[in-house]
Parts: sequence; structure tokens; C-alpha cells
Amino acid sequence: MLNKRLKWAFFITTLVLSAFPVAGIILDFLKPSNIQVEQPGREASPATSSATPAVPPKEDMVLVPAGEFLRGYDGGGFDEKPQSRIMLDAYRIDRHEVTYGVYIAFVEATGHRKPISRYVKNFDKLSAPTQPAVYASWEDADEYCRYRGARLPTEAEWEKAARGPHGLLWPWGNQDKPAAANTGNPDPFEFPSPGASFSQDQSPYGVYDLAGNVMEWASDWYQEDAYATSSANPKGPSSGSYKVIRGASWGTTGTETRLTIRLKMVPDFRDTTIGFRCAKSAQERPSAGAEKTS
Ligand SMILES: [Ca+2]
Repeated sequence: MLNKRLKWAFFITTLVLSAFPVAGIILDFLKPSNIQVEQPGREASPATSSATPAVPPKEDMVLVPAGEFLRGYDGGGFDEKPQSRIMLDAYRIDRHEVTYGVYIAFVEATGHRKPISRYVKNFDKLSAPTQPAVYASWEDADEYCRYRGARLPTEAEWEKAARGPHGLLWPWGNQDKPAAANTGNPDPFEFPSPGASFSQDQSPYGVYDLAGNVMEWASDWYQEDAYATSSANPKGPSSGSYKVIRGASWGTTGTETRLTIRLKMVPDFRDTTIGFRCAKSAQERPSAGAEKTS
């Protein structure tokens, strides 16, 4: 009798112990992570998506207060002369060059032509979301800024934002430093760099990359002797053949990188060294908030 009870006890114990692994397998299978729910049209996000947004914030503008600034440079080329003090109303200008990320979002939202053609080399090195948008013509840049409710800066607005109220020749002062901005001189970047990669390429108003990275379209038609007149809020001639381009680029070599240099190009030209930023007039009286810079 005792022997029979022991056999039953042994049998039941064996049954209970063998049930544990089986239950474990069943419970493990039922964990949420093992239940695959297919969501049509959705792809898994890359692991870095939360740390590196694909599209940077759309608008980060700096207020440049109303007031005079020193335009032109008597030590420069013919079209940089004469230097004179020019009055500008208050305006806002993008702190950074327009990025590829926000520009391509505009292209996808509007069906605007893409900033690429068969002539573009190294596109994979020019199309990171945080790099400046390049290969946009003046018309492309103008349309993007209008889409944003802004406009291209006038040549005078670009120059004041870059030089500050005291007329610096480079954002950091009056001496060139070849590695202080992203130009074709030796620096860590062979191509356009993400905005604000060069801490010294920051103007007195806190605007980045005006000395280097990409050259930038201005709204004005180019006029060689435009600086001969010194009226307030100049917008350039009403028509012309070339649009103004300002600043140096990642491909610019040599010493001709001072902020007063004026360049020109036909408005439908596209190049991987040319980008842009937007501006808008500030809705305020000249005396209101004139000392605020952001
Ligand atoms: Ca630039």
C-alpha cells in the first residue's frame, strides 16, 4: 500500500515539474514583443530618429534692429566703393542657411523641381538634412522664401547682418582667418558643413555661416556702381541681367573672402556652391526694440 502511494506521489511530482518548462515556453510566446502586428504603409524608424530629426525646425530668425551700418569697403574692388553709412529698417533674417532638409520638404510638399541634375557630382555628400541646400537657382530660392511667407534678403540686409553695426570685414573681426569659416582653405570639411559648424563664423547679430559654407543669393539685381548712392533701405535696380550673390563657399580658395565682396550670376544658374537664406521685414517701429538682437 505504502509502495503504491509513493509511486503516485512520484508520478504527480514528475508531472508538476515537467509542466514548468512547457508553461514558460507558452508564456514567452505570448509576450507583446513576440506578437507581430503589421501596419500597412509604416516602416520601422531608424534607431537614431529621435536624436537626429530628419527635418530641422523650419524657422529660426534673428532680429536685426533698425539703424545705420557701414556698407562697402574703400580698400576693396571698384564695386565695393565708396563705403558709406546706410540706414535700414528693422528686419529678421535666418540664423542659418536654408538646409537641404527643409528645402526638400518644400520640394515634396509643392512639387517644385528637385535641386539636382545629371551634372551634379557627389550628390550623396551634398544632401544631408543638416547641410545647406545647394543647386537652387535665384528663382528656386525666391519661391522657397515666398512659400515660407518670407523673401530673399536685400544685398544691404545681407551685408548688415554679416558685418554688424560697426562694419567688420569678417564676422570675427578685420583680419582673415582662413580656417575660421568653411571655405576651400584647409579645414575639416571637404563639402558644405552642417550649420554653425564654425563657431567663429557667427556675426555680431548671431547669424551663422555668412563668411563661408555656401554663397548666398540676395534679392537685388546686380549693379556695379550701386554703392554710389546711399539712400535708406536700398533694394537695387528695378531690372538687370544678374542677381547679387554674397559670401564665400566651401569651394572658395585664396584670400578673397571678406564680407564686402559682391558677386553676380544669372538668376537661373544653379551650382553646388550656391545656397541662400530668407529674411522678412520686422513689423515694428524703428525705435521699438532697437537694441534687441533676437
Ligand atoms: Ca554662407
